[in-house]
Amino acid sequence: MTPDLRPESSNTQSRNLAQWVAEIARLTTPDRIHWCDGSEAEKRSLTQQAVDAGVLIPLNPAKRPGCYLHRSDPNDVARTEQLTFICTPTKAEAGPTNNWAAPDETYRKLRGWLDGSMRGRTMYVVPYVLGPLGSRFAKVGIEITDSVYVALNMQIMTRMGKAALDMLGASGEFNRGVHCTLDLNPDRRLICHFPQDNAIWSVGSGYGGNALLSKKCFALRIASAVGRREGWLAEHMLILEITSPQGESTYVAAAFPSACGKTNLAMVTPPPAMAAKGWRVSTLGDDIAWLRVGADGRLWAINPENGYFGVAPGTSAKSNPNAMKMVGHDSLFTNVAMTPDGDVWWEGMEIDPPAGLIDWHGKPWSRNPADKAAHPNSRFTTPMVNNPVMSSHANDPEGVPISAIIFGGRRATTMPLVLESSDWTHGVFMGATMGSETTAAATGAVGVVRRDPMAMLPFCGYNMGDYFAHWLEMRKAISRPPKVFMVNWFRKDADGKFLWPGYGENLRVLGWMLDRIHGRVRAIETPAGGVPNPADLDLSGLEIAPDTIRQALAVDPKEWKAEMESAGELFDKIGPTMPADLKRLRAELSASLDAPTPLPRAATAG
Ligand code: OXD
Ligand code: MN
Repeated sequence: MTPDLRPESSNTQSRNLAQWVAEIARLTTPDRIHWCDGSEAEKRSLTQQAVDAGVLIPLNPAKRPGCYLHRSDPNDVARTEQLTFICTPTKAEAGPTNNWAAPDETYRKLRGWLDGSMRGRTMYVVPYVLGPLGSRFAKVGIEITDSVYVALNMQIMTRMGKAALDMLGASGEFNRGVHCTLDLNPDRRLICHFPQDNAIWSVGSGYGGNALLSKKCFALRIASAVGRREGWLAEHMLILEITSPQGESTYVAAAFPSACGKTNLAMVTPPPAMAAKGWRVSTLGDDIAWLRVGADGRLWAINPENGYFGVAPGTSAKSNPNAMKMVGHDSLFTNVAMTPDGDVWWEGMEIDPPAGLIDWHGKPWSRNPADKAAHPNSRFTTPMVNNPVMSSHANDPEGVPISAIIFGGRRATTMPLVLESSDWTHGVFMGATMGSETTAAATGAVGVVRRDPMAMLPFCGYNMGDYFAHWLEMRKAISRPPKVFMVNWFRKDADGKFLWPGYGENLRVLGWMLDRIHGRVRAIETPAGGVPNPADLDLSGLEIAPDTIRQALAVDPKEWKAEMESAGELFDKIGPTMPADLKRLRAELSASLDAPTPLPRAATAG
């Protein structure tokens, strides 16, 4: 069968789009082309096709209405950073922290792999918008894919279908994403970005972070490069609205590496004592923020996405009750375990595993805890509207003004519960020197500390030194900059016990930041930055020993010496593009650690 490739038979007024789809169809020779319209009817029919093909397993409609389970190939369960490339004309543009490959050669290789690759299959053309509809900051992408699972996930994660074609109109300006699963052979798997062409080619993987091109590929890697050109920032950040008992709404954006609790913080439930006082939290985004300078000189954020692709294990009624509610219906699950009555289960759900559990491979679970029933990077895909605490500004075309940027990693040592930077440059330094223990979100060893500047190490689409310089440069346009903080919910004591309870209690730390933003309390100065006076943290209703808080807030000069050495290695690796201002701050901080009493000193004003 040969699909009709004439432009007039396509669903778009954009000749560029029609021509490009025809070009990819001539290369991949699908039997059918399906232009996604994003309608409910289409969702029903694609879901049925996916069920018939064994790609989706219906879950119990009485327990999880509208929910389905997908089991991926066991070799395709996480992002593959070693197979992810930035294909800029020169290697220097990609920089030393990215894999680089020459564009022409890469296109040639991928075209070879894709030749005839969709024969016998359907090619889905998935138009989507990143950003709220009607926003002047929104952008159009088109993903061509041979995966019905990808098409269905894209309908949840983005504003997908007709709305995108309407926004595009006759224009040829859209991100060109080509995705083909091939035979899921890791030897023929590559995720390649061509920022100069606004193009992405992802081959050989069906895993979300590799295959949903709207997410990491476009909204972060390509968008970060576009943002540099256009004077804005695409960041790996959640966006949160916090409403204080006084009724003031404050918006914060927070960058944490993958699987470090961004989704949990984005929809955090205030602890009872704070809820009773009137604290409320609502979500704008859980993974990505696009930040622009507003006419008022503040930084304004939108969430380019329309859904959440969250890590399932560890999500429970205790850790994230809102997430448990939102995945109760109309959600897709990937690589979780299935109960005999057709419900889902994962480690850390805090519900005993029922007898007869089926593991993520589709086999009866051995009940051996070393043998996880759900893959540690198993996921849910849920529409943003399912979130019971979605912010009323989540679809606001202008976004929200950001009062604080928070960086954070998963660190057993060194990093205090919270640190405040002295100014924008120091804040950029904090982000640039950030480290975190690796998680299951990417293939490779788990639990090893690596430098992950601004949580963007795997997602920055250009030279990391230029990226830091762009951050520093942005300050000139931001006349009313947000405060910048660093947090660590994961510090442990000498016995390996967490010093801070985390989850909902983290709101107490955000409360202190708000007090700092509104000038209500002072910070205690340390060489690494400002820390709270424990008396200024709202600890009402929380049982925590004063000494534990002191340990959680401590800045240990020996640990910080090692930290600065490690940061220095990253700065050296970045080399000539590393901004002088950040090198200077590192030298100054290192030197101050040699001073006789570097532990908390005087209270600072302001
Ligand atoms: C994600 C990730 O899926 O960061 O958000 O890996
Ligand atoms: Mn992420």
